[in-house]
Amino acid sequence: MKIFYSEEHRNHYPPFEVFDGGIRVPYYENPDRMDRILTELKKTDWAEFSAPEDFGLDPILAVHDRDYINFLASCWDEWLASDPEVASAPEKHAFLPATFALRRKARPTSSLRGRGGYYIMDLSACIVAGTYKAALASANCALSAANSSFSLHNSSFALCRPPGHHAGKDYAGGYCFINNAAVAANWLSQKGKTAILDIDYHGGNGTQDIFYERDDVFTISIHGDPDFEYPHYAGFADETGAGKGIGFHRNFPLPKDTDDSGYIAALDEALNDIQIFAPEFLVLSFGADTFDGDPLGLFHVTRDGFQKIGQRIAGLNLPTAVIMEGGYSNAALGENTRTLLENFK
Ligand code: OKP
Ligand code: ZN
Repeated sequence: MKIFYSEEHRNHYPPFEVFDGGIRVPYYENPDRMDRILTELKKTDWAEFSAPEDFGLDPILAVHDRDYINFLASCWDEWLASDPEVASAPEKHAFLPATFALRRKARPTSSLRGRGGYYIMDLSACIVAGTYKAALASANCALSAANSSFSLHNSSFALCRPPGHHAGKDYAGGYCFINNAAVAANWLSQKGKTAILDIDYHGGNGTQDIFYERDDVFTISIHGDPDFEYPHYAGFADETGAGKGIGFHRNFPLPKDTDDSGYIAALDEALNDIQIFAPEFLVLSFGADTFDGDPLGLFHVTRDGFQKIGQRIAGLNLPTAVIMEGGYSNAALGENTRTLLENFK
């Protein structure tokens, strides 16, 4: 299986994120996640690693607003220039706004803080010196996987970091800056009917928003119920699309403590919907944070569960671009990812 991976992510490693209550914790979405996956995949005889191709900004701007991408591109340099304390020890700092725009009548203002609070939705999408280039490389991994799945008509894996599914057309959030899966699916949708299945533990709000009014890309997310879980404001069962996109989005909010059997029951329903839509390509947003004991999740999916989940999705027999999203139980992340992927090789 072709696997697209770039080392560029290492320069995106914010020194902290902020949890509820204002507590600073080490950044959960860390480079070690990639090392765990790489180590495990390199042991196999089927993983074929390639560097991503550079697709340029056009396929990214087909999904994201230009002003938002410009914000990502210049944010760190502006932050560095704005504060001598940041400049004196940049490695201890990250850009994070402390004021957030409710999008009711808000507009991005010219100050960095005003743009920050407009374009960032929470305290986990920290921007540092390497963030923008890492996000571009991550999107290029997803595009390379899409391109490979299209031209070879088989499945591929984009080992993306930073992840993407919380990023909307003009906002970052939940460790996500550019929506890799959305960029890949939008690119694929020009080649044939495309569906996105999001099996990260957290609802794919960014992906949902981006395709909400479209009928040519069917999006489905299975996740912890936003009634108790991040991203809190989207991912409810009654959100099914708008305009001509009505009926082309589906959410499966699941309760705390969902185990393999509860998860697979929802997955089977989702797969049935995908079969009815009958896409030519599938983009799979894969997060391993449904795993039992994940520090950011409350499900109990086991390694055997990931095998069954992968088997069922691969059973659709569609060229699938698997896009890495979350998963924070680093010690198990490599095995869980390999276990899921083995079904697609
Ligand atoms: C990203 B992905 C914790 C706050 C939540 C953000 C979680 C982002 C998950 N109290 N932090 O979907 O794996
Ligand atoms: Zn997640």
